[in-house]
Amino acid sequence: MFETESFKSMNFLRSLIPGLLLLCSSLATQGSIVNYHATGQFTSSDFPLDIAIGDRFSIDFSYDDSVLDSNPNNFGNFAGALRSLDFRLLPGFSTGQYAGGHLTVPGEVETIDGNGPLVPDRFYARADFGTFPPLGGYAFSGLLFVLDDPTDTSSITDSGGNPTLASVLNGPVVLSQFSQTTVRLDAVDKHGSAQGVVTSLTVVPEPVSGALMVLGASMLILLDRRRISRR
Ligand SMILES: [Ca+2]
Ligand SMILES: [Ca+2]
Repeated sequence: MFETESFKSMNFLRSLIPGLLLLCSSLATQGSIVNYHATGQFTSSDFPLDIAIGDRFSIDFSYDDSVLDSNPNNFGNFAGALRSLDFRLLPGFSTGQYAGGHLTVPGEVETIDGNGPLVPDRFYARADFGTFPPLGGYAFSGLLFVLDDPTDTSSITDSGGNPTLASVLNGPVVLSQFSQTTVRLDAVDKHGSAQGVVTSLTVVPEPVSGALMVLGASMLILLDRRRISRR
């Protein structure tokens, strides 16, 4: 009797293997998307009706860190690595009426592995095309997200060649490594900008890792039920 149950359990586990393999392969082809949630506050604005000084914002963005660097020196260019970016003013903490928007065409991520007092370590992401409304009546031109470390001691390293973004960053971007943290929204043709500081930056777990956890938990529950039904 016990032999049969144990045999059934083995078969049950075996039946899960193709599904797990499929899941692993879909994870592999997805590249490695890293998601962040950032918040901050505006410190200057040429469009106070849209974005006022003191207004708080959130930016949710993600990049694909498997993109290769196309710049052979200590600067890094990762075209199309910025996969998503959603900018909002935080309701209740803002008087500006700007509706915000999101990226519709993948953007560029750039890095610098600084090598002297005039060249900081830098993480730079740029959104050029999206659903962003006009600023002060002028069309939206771009949103920059820039973190600078003038001490060149951040974990950014770039010794040349064509490394991946992951190997240049050496792990998720850590806000405390950067003393200058800037977000800037520009209107076209230098018709002004609104600028603020990034005050928090956290990594958001991928939905797929959540799915894996649910799958793992379901397996444990199923195995437990089988164990109980055997009594
Ligand atoms: Ca480089
Ligand atoms: Ca460095």
